[in-house]
Amino acid sequence: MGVLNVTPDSFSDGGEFFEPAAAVARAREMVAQGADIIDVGAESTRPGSAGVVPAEQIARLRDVLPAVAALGAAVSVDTASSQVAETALLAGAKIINDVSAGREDPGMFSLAASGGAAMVLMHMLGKPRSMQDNPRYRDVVAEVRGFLAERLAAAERAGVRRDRLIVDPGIGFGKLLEHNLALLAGTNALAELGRPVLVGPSRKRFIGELTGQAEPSRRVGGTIGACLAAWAGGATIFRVHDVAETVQALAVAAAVERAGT
Ligand code: HH2
Repeated sequence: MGVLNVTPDSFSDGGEFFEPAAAVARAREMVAQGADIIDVGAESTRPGSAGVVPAEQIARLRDVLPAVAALGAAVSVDTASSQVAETALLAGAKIINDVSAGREDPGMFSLAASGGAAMVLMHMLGKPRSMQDNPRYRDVVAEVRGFLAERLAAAERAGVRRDRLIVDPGIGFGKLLEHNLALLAGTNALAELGRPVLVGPSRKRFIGELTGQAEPSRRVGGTIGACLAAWAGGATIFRVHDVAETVQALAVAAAVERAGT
């Protein structure tokens, strides 16, 4: 899953793909590099961010979504607003990536159900504005797993088919370094929920904390390390900015695994 941030302020690439032409060119490049899904977002959810109203998200996405949907990869829309998601589904998106897991907008599950969309349910502790203020867990893997099980059940109750749901531990969303590492190490516990596991460690702060690399765009090696660790635990969808490098790493890891079995 290649990340396409149509935003002026995302933490690692804000402003780079804000112009529709630049956004579509970037999506084309990521598809050529092997992305099966393009995740298009118009709202940064970086720690401390305030949120973007639906009308502004729609204005940012209007010219971009149909062109990206025509490229051949599945399109996912990164939003917690059902109004934005509905516009995206009409423009050809097939997946709703909701970092609130259906908690922010009560209309999200019914939209996914009626629109026949797949949906990513992600764990987040608190809200982006304050989520990094001293997050605490007793057993982070058990708590995130319990949350995702509860959201899977809530989505199903609202009519979303279970076979359309994807779970995500929400790396960096209300988590300290130790929490992110425990969740990557515990991917197998999340895979036991019986749904595909998506991870989004790409260029995130915990990689900087581990390696001393302050510049997000230079955290590609760390991103790949995190993806391979999650892959070993059963994750199958990797939300990354650096598609070519991640596809190459996964191809080699998968080939090695096949050679050994
Ligand atoms: N991470 C970000 C945004 N959306 N969605 C899912 N499912 N999982 C994630 O880990 C995830 C996500 C944050 O990364 P990015 O889009 O690069 O930054 P920003 O929120 O600043 O736009």
